[in-house]
Amino acid sequence: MKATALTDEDPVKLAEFEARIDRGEKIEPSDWMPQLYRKQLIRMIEQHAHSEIIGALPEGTWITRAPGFKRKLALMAKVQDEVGHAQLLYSAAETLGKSREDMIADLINGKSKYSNIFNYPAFTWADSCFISWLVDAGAIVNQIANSKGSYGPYCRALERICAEESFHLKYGHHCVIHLATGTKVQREMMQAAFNRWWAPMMHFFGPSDKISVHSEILMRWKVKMSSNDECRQQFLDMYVPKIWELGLTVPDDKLRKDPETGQWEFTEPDWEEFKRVINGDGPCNKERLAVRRVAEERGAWVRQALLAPKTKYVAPLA
Ligand code: BYC
Repeated sequence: MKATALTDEDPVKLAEFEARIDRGEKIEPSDWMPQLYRKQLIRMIEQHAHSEIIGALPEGTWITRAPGFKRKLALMAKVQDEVGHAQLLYSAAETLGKSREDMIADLINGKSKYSNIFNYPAFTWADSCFISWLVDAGAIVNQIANSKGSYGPYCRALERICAEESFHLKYGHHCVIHLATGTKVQREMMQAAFNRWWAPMMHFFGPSDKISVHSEILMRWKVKMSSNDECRQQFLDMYVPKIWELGLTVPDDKLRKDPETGQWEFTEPDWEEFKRVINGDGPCNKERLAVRRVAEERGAWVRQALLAPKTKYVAPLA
């Protein structure tokens, strides 16, 4: 799909569209919208959907090794929820004119991005606890803000996703508390997970506002309701005190809240590493896409059977 520049759009329609957004109205799939709005939404919702589906992988590998039946059940339900979120988001993106098949193809061939953080390995059970608590917490900060945005189908999907994520957050927090207040070995395992995941977590909210490419137009059109830096600050404000309360630390000596500005100060994240990871060169990118590729190939017969129920694939054997 070729997006026209804003100057190519009908100025009257563009002004009406922007006035609707300024009044806080929702834009629905059949409404007129600039090509760039459509293109940006497809990019962002599609990346979000891929993040949910790839995000199920690092935690998913811990289902069989979860400590105890209750944890196993809860984790299984959480992972299933994440895949369900991908379904909601693919449906929202489809309303804008890109087919699910094309989105999956672009994920598998490496054309579309997905969240940086899922390209890191979950070595231990504590890593999966970190994801359940804090990656979900970060996602909620971003998604609650954007659920008040301008595109109806995305907002409605986000509302439903946030409701489920709030259970994940409670589950993850409980898991982290358990380890942080457990034996010396458990506490060390949890701290090691924080040391590994903190840098990717800071990257998770996207590049700083100074270098963000899409924020300006997305905020003007109320697709993004908080900037990357605002989300990062909100996350630090809500969760750093909880982390410290548990006797855990994060690997950043500069992290502190300025009492005068109320803003958190921290070491500037390594944006070169971020760029490498989101462009395919992180520790697990190849493995993650290989797993999706195999799932796609192995699931082909299911899709074929659903689309053509009269073929021999679903004919009763007797
Ligand atoms: N990872 O101009 P910017 C979950 C890219 S899943 C990768 O600031 P934008 C969960 C960006 O795409 C929830 N790439 O971008 C699931 C752009 O590249 P392109 C995940 C990133 O869009 C399972 C370039 O950097 N949440 O929680 O204005 C288990 C410039 O950035 C990232 C979402 O997907 C990143 N972190 O803002 C557990 C939320 N950040 O496209 C948990 C939806 C930036 O020009 N997405 N890039 O090649 C968003 O809200 C926005 O897209 C972002 C970035 C805030 C992430």
